[in-house]
Amino acid sequence: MQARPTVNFVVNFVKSVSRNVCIGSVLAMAVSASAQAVEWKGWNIHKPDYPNTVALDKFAELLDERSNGEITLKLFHSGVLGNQPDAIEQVRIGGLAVGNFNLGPIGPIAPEANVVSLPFIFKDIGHMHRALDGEAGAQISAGMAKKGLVALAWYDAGARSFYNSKKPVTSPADIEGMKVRVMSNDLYSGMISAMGGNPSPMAFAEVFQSLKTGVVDGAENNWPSYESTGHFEVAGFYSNSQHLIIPECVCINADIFNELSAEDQEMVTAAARESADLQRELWEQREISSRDKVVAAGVQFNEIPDKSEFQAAMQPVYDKYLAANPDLVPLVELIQNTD
Ligand code: GTR
Repeated sequence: MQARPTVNFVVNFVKSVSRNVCIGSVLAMAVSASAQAVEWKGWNIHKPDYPNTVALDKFAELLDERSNGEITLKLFHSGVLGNQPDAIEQVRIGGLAVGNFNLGPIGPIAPEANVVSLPFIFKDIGHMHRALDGEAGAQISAGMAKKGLVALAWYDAGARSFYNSKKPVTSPADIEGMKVRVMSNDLYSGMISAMGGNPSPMAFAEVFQSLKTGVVDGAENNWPSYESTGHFEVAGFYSNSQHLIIPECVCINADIFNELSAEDQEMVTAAARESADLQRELWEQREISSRDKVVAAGVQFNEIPDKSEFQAAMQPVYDKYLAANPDLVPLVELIQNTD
């Protein structure tokens, strides 16, 4: 019965302090001790087996492990928390902590990030990586941070090409008169208009039904998204225009990030970058398997070996953009001049 006095002492102590204002500070200590553990909410548009999803799950696992459970990331996949432009806004204001975002819909918010949405600005994936890993990437990150989004790491999203339910696209003239879904960004609408098409900005989740019912004739995306969404079932012509190579970020709310200790900032960034290594590896495999899957399902695929006609058609998009954003001309040139 050795324990009794101690128990009684604790009970009496709690009874006495509960009648006393001191209880406030006792409880505060307890709460602040556990309040150090945080749970972040994260947004992701993709389905469970998509490379980004698997990599984000890895990010969450690393955070939990390396913070000894003090930082956990509860991820909401498959776009269940809403569309991408809204989610970007939520991460900016701190309603959500983390998101895997395509830089396309970030462009209208952070002008520096919009340069990656200029059609054909990157020659290929390697060029995009070199630009992002250098000074251009630093300027883009700084522009995003000013708008409340810290880019912890970059994910790949391959190259986007046109697909539709009507016919193979081999030249810009084939887009004439077509209704084409684009992500919400004036540059993409300008791109379709420059070829005589009718742009239709629309949330990712609405595209399948719109293609199926003929609300739009086509859209544009990479192989994995074309496949994972089932768009290939309702828009069976995929034409390898590769007009956009848009990177994606693992982004965190700037205030949340800035309030972390320097040590935690480093740990969180390293975990995001490790997840990016995994994402890029899985991405490479998925581009091939998605392509194989849709081609086996009967998709009619055509290469566009000479893209110069498409590139020339984009001149008005560049002219308009650079005239409206003269301060971004050096960044555009920096990317174009990156080897
Ligand atoms: C995907 C991208 C998504 C989303 C989507 C779209 O390739 O990973 O974040 O931007 O395209 O077209 O809306």
